[in-house]
Amino acid sequence: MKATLPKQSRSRPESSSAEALEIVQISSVVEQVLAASLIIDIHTHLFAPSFGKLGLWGIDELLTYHYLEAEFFRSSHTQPEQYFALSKTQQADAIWRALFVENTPISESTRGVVAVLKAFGLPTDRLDLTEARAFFQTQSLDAHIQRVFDLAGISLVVMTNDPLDPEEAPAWLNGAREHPQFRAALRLDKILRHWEANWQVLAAQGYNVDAQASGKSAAEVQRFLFDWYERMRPMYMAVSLPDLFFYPAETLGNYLLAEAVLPSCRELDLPLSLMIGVRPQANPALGLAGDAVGRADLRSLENLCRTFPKNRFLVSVLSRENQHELCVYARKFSNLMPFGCWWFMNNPSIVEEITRERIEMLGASFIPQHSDARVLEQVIYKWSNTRRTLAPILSNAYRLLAQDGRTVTRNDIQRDVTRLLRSNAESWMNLSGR
Ligand code: FIX
Ligand code: ZN
Repeated sequence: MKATLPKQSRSRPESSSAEALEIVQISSVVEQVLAASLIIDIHTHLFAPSFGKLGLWGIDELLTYHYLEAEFFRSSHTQPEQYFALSKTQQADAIWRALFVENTPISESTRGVVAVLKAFGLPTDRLDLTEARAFFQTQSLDAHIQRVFDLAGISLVVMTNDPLDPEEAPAWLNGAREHPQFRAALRLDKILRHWEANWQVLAAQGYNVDAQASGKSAAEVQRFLFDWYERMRPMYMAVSLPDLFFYPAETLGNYLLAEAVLPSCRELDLPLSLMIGVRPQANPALGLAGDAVGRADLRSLENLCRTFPKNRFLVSVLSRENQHELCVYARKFSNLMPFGCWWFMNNPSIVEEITRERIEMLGASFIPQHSDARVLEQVIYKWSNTRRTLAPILSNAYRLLAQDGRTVTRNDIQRDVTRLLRSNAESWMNLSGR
Protein backbone atom coordinates (compact mmCIF):
# COMPACT_ATOMS: atom_id res chain seq x y z
CA MET A 1 0.00 0.00 0.00
CA LYS A 2 1.82 3.13 -1.27
CA ALA A 3 2.00 6.01 1.22
CA THR A 4 0.09 9.17 0.10
CA LEU A 5 2.02 11.94 1.87
CA PRO A 6 0.53 15.38 2.44
CA LYS A 7 2.93 16.68 5.18
CA GLN A 8 2.14 14.40 8.19
CA SER A 9 -1.63 14.24 7.59
CA ARG A 10 -4.25 16.22 5.72
CA SER A 11 -6.20 18.34 8.29
CA ARG A 12 -9.88 17.39 8.42
CA PRO A 13 -12.79 19.43 9.75
CA GLU A 14 -12.53 18.69 13.48
CA SER A 15 -16.06 17.20 13.67
CA SER A 16 -15.44 14.35 11.23
CA SER A 17 -12.28 13.18 12.99
CA ALA A 18 -14.07 13.06 16.34
CA GLU A 19 -17.23 11.57 14.95
CA ALA A 20 -18.07 7.91 15.66
CA LEU A 21 -17.34 5.78 12.59
CA GLU A 22 -19.79 3.26 11.16
CA ILE A 23 -18.28 -0.25 11.31
CA VAL A 24 -18.20 -0.31 7.49
CA GLN A 25 -16.09 2.88 7.45
CA ILE A 26 -13.35 1.52 9.73
CA SER A 27 -11.15 -0.29 7.16
CA SER A 28 -10.88 2.62 4.75
CA VAL A 29 -10.12 5.08 7.57
CA VAL A 30 -7.43 2.74 8.95
CA GLU A 31 -5.86 2.47 5.49
CA GLN A 32 -5.95 6.26 5.00
CA VAL A 33 -4.39 6.93 8.39
CA LEU A 34 -1.66 4.31 7.85
CA ALA A 35 -0.92 5.67 4.38
CA ALA A 36 -0.67 9.27 5.65
CA SER A 37 1.39 8.58 8.78
CA LEU A 38 5.15 8.98 8.54
CA ILE A 39 7.10 6.18 10.20
CA ILE A 40 10.27 6.14 12.33
CA ASP A 41 12.33 3.10 11.24
CA ILE A 42 14.24 2.20 14.42
CA HIS A 43 16.62 -0.41 13.02
CA THR A 44 18.34 -0.42 9.62
CA HIS A 45 21.80 -1.02 8.19
CA LEU A 46 21.54 2.10 6.02
CA PHE A 47 24.10 4.92 6.15
CA ALA A 48 23.81 8.71 5.84
CA PRO A 49 25.27 10.09 2.58
CA SER A 50 28.46 11.30 4.32
CA PHE A 51 29.44 7.63 4.84
CA GLY A 52 29.89 7.25 1.07
CA LYS A 53 30.22 3.66 -0.18
CA LEU A 54 29.12 2.16 3.16
CA GLY A 55 25.60 3.14 2.11
CA LEU A 56 24.21 0.55 -0.33
CA TRP A 57 21.61 1.43 -3.00
CA GLY A 58 20.62 0.56 -6.56
CA ILE A 59 19.61 -2.58 -8.45
CA ASP A 60 22.84 -4.59 -8.05
CA GLU A 61 22.78 -4.13 -4.26
CA LEU A 62 19.04 -4.94 -4.15
CA LEU A 63 19.63 -8.22 -5.98
CA THR A 64 22.74 -9.31 -4.03
CA TYR A 65 20.92 -8.85 -0.69
CA HIS A 66 21.76 -11.86 1.50
CA TYR A 67 18.07 -12.85 1.72
CA LEU A 68 18.15 -13.32 -2.11
CA GLU A 69 21.54 -15.03 -2.04
CA ALA A 70 20.08 -17.66 0.30
CA GLU A 71 17.21 -18.23 -2.16
CA PHE A 72 19.59 -18.17 -5.15
CA PHE A 73 21.59 -21.15 -3.88
CA ARG A 74 18.32 -23.14 -3.76
CA SER A 75 17.44 -22.36 -7.38
CA SER A 76 20.84 -22.53 -9.06
CA HIS A 77 23.66 -25.05 -9.48
CA THR A 78 26.20 -22.31 -8.79
CA GLN A 79 28.22 -23.13 -5.67
CA PRO A 80 28.84 -20.38 -3.07
CA GLU A 81 32.56 -20.21 -3.80
CA GLN A 82 31.82 -19.76 -7.54
CA TYR A 83 29.22 -17.07 -6.78
CA PHE A 84 31.45 -15.10 -4.42
CA ALA A 85 34.22 -15.16 -7.04
CA LEU A 86 31.96 -13.19 -9.42
CA SER A 87 31.83 -9.38 -9.63
CA LYS A 88 28.85 -7.60 -8.02
CA THR A 89 27.32 -7.05 -11.49
CA GLN A 90 27.78 -10.71 -12.44
CA GLN A 91 26.28 -11.80 -9.10
CA ALA A 92 23.24 -9.56 -9.67
CA ASP A 93 22.82 -10.89 -13.22
CA ALA A 94 22.97 -14.48 -11.94
CA ILE A 95 20.37 -13.83 -9.22
CA TRP A 96 18.05 -11.97 -11.61
CA ARG A 97 18.26 -14.86 -14.13
CA ALA A 98 17.70 -17.63 -11.54
CA LEU A 99 14.99 -16.02 -9.37
CA PHE A 100 13.21 -13.56 -11.70
CA VAL A 101 13.55 -15.11 -15.19
CA GLU A 102 13.90 -18.87 -14.73
CA ASN A 103 11.50 -18.81 -11.73
CA THR A 104 8.51 -16.72 -10.62
CA PRO A 105 9.49 -14.12 -7.99
CA ILE A 106 6.81 -15.15 -5.44
CA SER A 107 8.95 -15.12 -2.27
CA GLU A 108 8.72 -12.08 0.05
CA SER A 109 12.23 -10.92 -0.88
CA THR A 110 11.92 -11.36 -4.64
CA ARG A 111 8.50 -9.69 -4.63
CA GLY A 112 10.22 -6.84 -2.81
CA VAL A 113 12.56 -6.17 -5.74
CA VAL A 114 9.59 -6.23 -8.13
CA ALA A 115 7.76 -3.70 -5.91
CA VAL A 116 10.79 -1.37 -5.94
CA LEU A 117 11.07 -1.50 -9.74
CA LYS A 118 7.34 -0.76 -10.01
CA ALA A 119 7.64 2.15 -7.55
CA PHE A 120 10.07 3.80 -9.98
CA GLY A 121 7.92 2.98 -13.00
CA LEU A 122 10.49 0.46 -14.27
CA PRO A 123 9.57 -2.79 -16.08
CA THR A 124 9.59 -5.83 -13.79
CA ASP A 125 9.73 -8.64 -16.34
CA ARG A 126 12.81 -7.92 -18.48
CA LEU A 127 15.32 -10.71 -19.28
CA ASP A 128 18.21 -8.49 -18.17
CA LEU A 129 18.96 -5.46 -16.00
CA THR A 130 19.95 -2.94 -18.69
CA GLU A 131 17.01 -0.55 -18.13
CA ALA A 132 17.10 -0.84 -14.35
CA ARG A 133 20.86 -0.14 -14.22
CA ALA A 134 20.48 2.82 -16.59
CA PHE A 135 17.82 4.29 -14.28
CA PHE A 136 19.80 3.96 -11.05
CA GLN A 137 22.96 5.27 -12.71
CA THR A 138 21.19 8.56 -13.43
CA GLN A 139 20.05 9.16 -9.82
CA SER A 140 21.76 11.76 -7.64
CA LEU A 141 21.96 10.31 -4.15
CA ASP A 142 20.50 13.14 -2.03
CA ALA A 143 17.43 13.58 -4.27
CA HIS A 144 17.09 9.81 -4.57
CA ILE A 145 17.10 9.42 -0.77
CA GLN A 146 14.28 11.96 -0.45
CA ARG A 147 12.26 10.24 -3.15
CA VAL A 148 12.77 6.84 -1.49
CA PHE A 149 11.78 8.20 1.95
CA ASP A 150 8.65 9.75 0.41
CA LEU A 151 7.71 6.54 -1.41
CA ALA A 152 8.25 4.53 1.80
CA GLY A 153 6.40 7.03 3.98
CA ILE A 154 9.23 7.27 6.53
CA SER A 155 10.69 10.38 8.17
CA LEU A 156 13.74 8.92 9.88
CA VAL A 157 15.86 5.78 10.00
CA VAL A 158 18.20 4.60 12.73
CA MET A 159 21.48 3.25 11.40
CA THR A 160 23.64 0.43 12.86
CA ASN A 161 27.03 1.91 13.72
CA ASP A 162 29.96 -0.21 14.81
CA PRO A 163 32.76 1.85 16.44
CA LEU A 164 35.15 -1.06 15.91
CA ASP A 165 34.35 -1.61 12.23
CA PRO A 166 37.59 -1.04 10.27
CA GLU A 167 35.75 0.82 7.47
CA GLU A 168 33.15 2.71 9.49
CA ALA A 169 35.21 3.89 12.48
CA PRO A 170 37.63 5.95 10.34
CA ALA A 171 34.63 7.58 8.63
CA TRP A 172 33.40 8.87 12.00
CA LEU A 173 36.92 9.89 13.06
CA ASN A 174 37.30 11.77 9.74
CA GLY A 175 34.14 13.75 10.19
CA ALA A 176 31.33 11.61 8.73
CA ARG A 177 28.27 12.62 10.68
CA GLU A 178 24.73 11.47 11.13
CA HIS A 179 22.05 13.31 9.23
CA PRO A 180 18.61 14.60 10.38
CA GLN A 181 16.99 11.59 8.71
CA PHE A 182 19.74 9.07 9.53
CA ARG A 183 20.33 8.81 13.28
CA ALA A 184 22.98 6.61 14.86
CA ALA A 185 22.86 3.51 17.05
CA LEU A 186 25.98 2.33 18.89
CA ARG A 187 26.40 -1.36 18.04
CA LEU A 188 28.43 -3.38 20.55
CA ASP A 189 28.64 -6.96 19.20
CA LYS A 190 32.44 -6.80 18.99
CA ILE A 191 32.71 -5.76 22.66
CA LEU A 192 30.00 -7.96 24.21
CA ARG A 193 30.38 -11.06 22.00
CA HIS A 194 33.90 -10.95 20.55
CA TRP A 195 36.04 -9.25 23.22
CA GLU A 196 38.96 -11.65 22.76
CA ALA A 197 39.29 -10.63 19.10
CA ASN A 198 38.73 -6.89 19.66
CA TRP A 199 40.10 -5.65 23.01
CA GLN A 200 43.42 -4.77 21.38
CA VAL A 201 41.66 -2.26 19.10
CA LEU A 202 40.52 -0.37 22.23
CA ALA A 203 43.98 -0.73 23.76
CA ALA A 204 45.51 0.68 20.57
CA GLN A 205 43.17 3.68 20.90
CA GLY A 206 44.56 4.31 24.41
CA TYR A 207 41.98 2.57 26.56
CA ASN A 208 43.54 0.68 29.49
CA VAL A 209 41.89 -2.70 28.86
CA ASP A 210 43.16 -6.29 28.75
CA ALA A 211 42.14 -9.69 27.40
CA GLN A 212 40.46 -10.71 30.67
CA ALA A 213 38.68 -7.31 30.98
CA SER A 214 40.24 -7.08 34.43
CA GLY A 215 41.39 -4.08 36.46
CA LYS A 216 40.23 -0.82 34.94
CA SER A 217 38.80 -2.49 31.81
CA ALA A 218 35.10 -1.98 32.65
CA ALA A 219 35.64 1.70 33.51
CA GLU A 220 37.75 2.10 30.36
CA VAL A 221 35.02 0.51 28.24
CA GLN A 222 32.63 3.04 29.78
CA ARG A 223 35.03 5.83 28.79
CA PHE A 224 35.11 4.38 25.25
CA LEU A 225 31.29 4.36 25.12
CA PHE A 226 31.07 7.97 26.35
CA ASP A 227 33.60 9.07 23.71
CA TRP A 228 31.56 7.40 20.96
CA TYR A 229 28.38 8.83 22.44
CA GLU A 230 29.86 12.32 21.86
CA ARG A 231 30.71 11.41 18.26
CA MET A 232 27.54 9.58 17.29
CA ARG A 233 24.82 10.92 19.61
CA PRO A 234 23.22 7.49 19.26
CA MET A 235 19.51 6.84 19.77
CA TYR A 236 20.38 3.67 21.71
CA MET A 237 23.13 1.11 22.23
CA ALA A 238 22.55 -2.29 20.64
CA VAL A 239 23.78 -5.87 20.50
CA SER A 240 22.68 -8.98 18.63
CA LEU A 241 22.89 -12.00 20.95
CA PRO A 242 22.96 -15.69 19.95
CA ASP A 243 20.26 -18.19 20.85
CA LEU A 244 22.53 -19.64 23.54
CA PHE A 245 22.85 -16.28 25.31
CA PHE A 246 21.94 -16.44 28.99
CA TYR A 247 22.02 -13.88 31.79
CA PRO A 248 23.28 -14.20 34.51
CA ALA A 249 26.20 -16.45 33.63
CA GLU A 250 29.94 -16.16 34.31
CA THR A 251 30.94 -14.79 30.91
CA LEU A 252 33.14 -11.89 29.98
CA GLY A 253 30.35 -10.48 27.84
CA ASN A 254 27.90 -10.53 30.74
CA TYR A 255 30.49 -8.89 32.97
CA LEU A 256 30.97 -6.00 30.51
CA LEU A 257 27.21 -5.80 30.00
CA ALA A 258 26.55 -5.38 33.73
CA GLU A 259 29.64 -3.34 34.64
CA ALA A 260 30.11 -1.10 31.58
CA VAL A 261 27.28 -1.06 29.06
CA LEU A 262 24.20 -0.92 31.33
CA PRO A 263 25.70 1.70 33.69
CA SER A 264 26.62 3.83 30.62
CA CYS A 265 23.11 3.50 29.24
CA ARG A 266 21.67 4.62 32.58
CA GLU A 267 23.98 7.60 32.81
CA LEU A 268 23.38 8.63 29.20
CA ASP A 269 19.65 7.85 29.51
CA LEU A 270 19.81 5.52 26.48
CA PRO A 271 17.90 2.29 25.95
CA LEU A 272 19.83 -0.89 25.21
CA SER A 273 18.55 -2.83 22.21
CA LEU A 274 18.81 -6.61 22.56
CA MET A 275 18.24 -8.65 19.40
CA ILE A 276 18.23 -12.26 20.56
CA GLY A 277 18.21 -15.59 18.75
CA VAL A 278 20.68 -15.72 15.88
CA ARG A 279 22.65 -18.93 15.30
CA PRO A 280 25.73 -17.34 13.74
CA GLN A 281 27.12 -18.88 10.59
CA ALA A 282 25.20 -22.15 10.56
CA ASN A 283 26.54 -22.39 6.99
CA PRO A 284 29.68 -20.21 6.74
CA ALA A 285 29.94 -20.84 2.98
CA LEU A 286 26.98 -18.50 2.46
CA GLY A 287 28.56 -15.48 4.16
CA LEU A 288 25.90 -13.09 5.57
CA ALA A 289 23.26 -15.50 4.30
CA GLY A 290 24.76 -18.25 6.49
CA ASP A 291 23.18 -17.19 9.80
CA ALA A 292 20.24 -19.21 11.16
CA VAL A 293 17.82 -19.00 14.10
CA GLY A 294 17.51 -20.77 17.44
CA ARG A 295 15.05 -20.56 20.26
CA ALA A 296 16.56 -18.59 23.15
CA ASP A 297 15.96 -18.93 26.88
CA LEU A 298 14.14 -15.64 27.51
CA ARG A 299 14.47 -15.94 31.28
CA SER A 300 17.56 -13.82 30.55
CA LEU A 301 15.19 -10.95 29.80
CA GLU A 302 13.30 -11.53 33.04
CA ASN A 303 16.58 -11.43 34.95
CA LEU A 304 17.88 -8.32 33.14
CA CYS A 305 14.65 -6.33 33.45
CA ARG A 306 14.30 -7.21 37.14
CA THR A 307 17.98 -6.76 38.02
CA PHE A 308 18.31 -3.44 36.13
CA PRO A 309 14.95 -1.69 36.60
CA LYS A 310 16.45 1.70 35.70
CA ASN A 311 17.57 0.44 32.28
CA ARG A 312 15.25 0.42 29.29
CA PHE A 313 15.43 -2.60 27.01
CA LEU A 314 14.34 -2.44 23.35
CA VAL A 315 13.94 -6.12 22.46
CA SER A 316 13.43 -8.11 19.27
CA VAL A 317 13.62 -11.90 19.16
CA LEU A 318 14.37 -13.99 16.10
CA SER A 319 12.64 -17.27 16.91
CA ARG A 320 8.92 -17.68 16.31
CA GLU A 321 8.75 -19.79 19.47
CA ASN A 322 10.00 -16.86 21.58
CA GLN A 323 7.40 -14.31 20.42
CA HIS A 324 4.67 -15.17 22.94
CA GLU A 325 7.12 -15.18 25.87
CA LEU A 326 8.36 -11.75 24.80
CA CYS A 327 4.79 -10.46 24.83
CA VAL A 328 4.22 -11.86 28.31
CA TYR A 329 7.48 -10.38 29.65
CA ALA A 330 6.45 -7.00 28.23
CA ARG A 331 3.32 -7.26 30.41
CA LYS A 332 5.55 -7.86 33.43
CA PHE A 333 8.22 -5.21 32.83
CA SER A 334 7.47 -1.64 31.68
CA ASN A 335 11.20 -1.19 31.06
CA LEU A 336 10.89 -3.67 28.18
CA MET A 337 9.70 -2.52 24.72
CA PRO A 338 9.16 -5.24 22.12
CA PHE A 339 9.99 -4.06 18.64
CA GLY A 340 9.82 -5.42 15.12
CA CYS A 341 9.40 -8.74 13.41
CA TRP A 342 13.10 -9.34 12.92
CA TRP A 343 14.78 -10.99 9.90
CA PHE A 344 13.27 -14.51 9.43
CA MET A 345 10.16 -13.18 11.20
CA ASN A 346 9.69 -10.47 8.59
CA ASN A 347 7.26 -12.42 6.40
CA PRO A 348 3.65 -11.21 6.13
CA SER A 349 2.11 -14.45 7.46
CA ILE A 350 4.32 -14.35 10.57
CA VAL A 351 4.11 -10.56 10.99
CA GLU A 352 0.33 -10.97 11.02
CA GLU A 353 0.44 -13.63 13.73
CA ILE A 354 2.91 -11.72 15.92
CA THR A 355 1.20 -8.34 15.51
CA ARG A 356 -2.29 -9.65 16.24
CA GLU A 357 -0.99 -11.32 19.40
CA ARG A 358 0.79 -8.14 20.47
CA ILE A 359 -2.32 -5.97 19.92
CA GLU A 360 -4.38 -8.42 21.97
CA MET A 361 -1.82 -8.53 24.80
CA LEU A 362 -0.20 -5.06 24.71
CA GLY A 363 -2.69 -2.73 23.01
CA ALA A 364 -0.61 -0.04 21.23
CA SER A 365 2.31 -0.23 23.70
CA PHE A 366 4.84 -1.83 21.33
CA ILE A 367 6.79 -0.99 18.13
CA PRO A 368 5.34 -3.31 15.45
CA GLN A 369 8.10 -3.25 12.90
CA HIS A 370 11.51 -2.10 11.74
CA SER A 371 12.79 -2.62 8.20
CA ASP A 372 16.33 -3.92 8.86
CA ALA A 373 16.98 -2.48 5.38
CA ARG A 374 20.54 -3.03 4.16
CA VAL A 375 19.88 -1.38 0.79
CA LEU A 376 18.21 2.05 0.62
CA GLU A 377 15.27 1.21 -1.67
CA GLN A 378 14.26 -1.79 0.47
CA VAL A 379 12.38 0.58 2.82
CA ILE A 380 9.84 1.07 0.00
CA TYR A 381 8.57 -2.52 -0.05
CA LYS A 382 9.26 -3.37 3.58
CA TRP A 383 7.03 -0.50 4.80
CA SER A 384 4.46 -1.07 2.07
CA ASN A 385 4.20 -4.70 3.24
CA THR A 386 3.93 -3.57 6.86
CA ARG A 387 1.10 -1.10 6.11
CA ARG A 388 -0.65 -3.78 4.04
CA THR A 389 -0.36 -6.34 6.89
CA LEU A 390 -1.19 -3.91 9.71
CA ALA A 391 -4.38 -2.49 8.12
CA PRO A 392 -6.67 -5.56 8.45
CA ILE A 393 -5.29 -6.36 11.93
CA LEU A 394 -6.04 -2.87 13.25
CA SER A 395 -9.40 -2.72 11.44
CA ASN A 396 -10.40 -6.01 13.02
CA ALA A 397 -9.41 -4.76 16.48
CA TYR A 398 -11.59 -1.65 16.04
CA ARG A 399 -14.51 -3.67 14.66
CA LEU A 400 -14.38 -5.93 17.71
CA LEU A 401 -14.25 -2.84 19.97
CA ALA A 402 -17.30 -1.36 18.24
CA GLN A 403 -19.15 -4.69 18.49
CA ASP A 404 -18.24 -4.88 22.18
CA GLY A 405 -19.88 -1.49 22.74
CA ARG A 406 -17.47 1.39 22.18
CA THR A 407 -17.55 3.45 18.97
CA VAL A 408 -14.29 4.41 17.26
CA THR A 409 -13.29 7.75 15.73
CA ARG A 410 -10.64 8.77 13.20
CA ASN A 411 -8.84 10.53 16.06
CA ASP A 412 -8.67 7.25 18.01
CA ILE A 413 -7.18 5.48 15.01
CA GLN A 414 -4.72 8.31 14.31
CA ARG A 415 -3.59 8.36 17.97
CA ASP A 416 -2.94 4.58 17.99
CA VAL A 417 -1.18 4.54 14.61
CA THR A 418 1.00 7.49 15.64
CA ARG A 419 1.88 5.71 18.86
CA LEU A 420 2.72 2.40 17.13
CA LEU A 421 4.72 3.88 14.26
CA ARG A 422 6.26 6.99 15.86
CA SER A 423 5.72 8.07 19.47
CA ASN A 424 6.64 4.78 21.19
CA ALA A 425 10.01 5.03 19.41
CA GLU A 426 10.32 8.78 20.03
CA SER A 427 9.70 8.46 23.76
CA TRP A 428 11.96 5.43 24.19
CA MET A 429 14.78 7.05 22.23
CA ASN A 430 14.15 10.50 23.81
CA LEU A 431 13.93 11.63 20.22
CA SER A 432 11.55 14.52 20.80
CA GLY A 433 14.08 16.03 23.30
CA ARG A 434 17.01 15.77 20.85
O1 FIX B 1 22.07 -8.37 13.63
C1 FIX B 1 21.38 -7.71 12.86
O2 FIX B 1 21.21 -6.49 12.95
C2 FIX B 1 20.69 -8.45 11.74
O3 FIX B 1 19.58 -7.72 11.35
C3 FIX B 1 21.63 -8.61 10.58
O4 FIX B 1 22.82 -9.14 11.04
C4 FIX B 1 21.09 -9.54 9.49
O5 FIX B 1 22.15 -9.91 8.64
C5 FIX B 1 20.03 -8.89 8.67
O6 FIX B 1 20.31 -8.20 7.73
C6 FIX B 1 18.66 -9.14 9.01
O7 FIX B 1 17.73 -8.64 8.37
ZN1 ZN C 1 19.80 -5.71 11.59
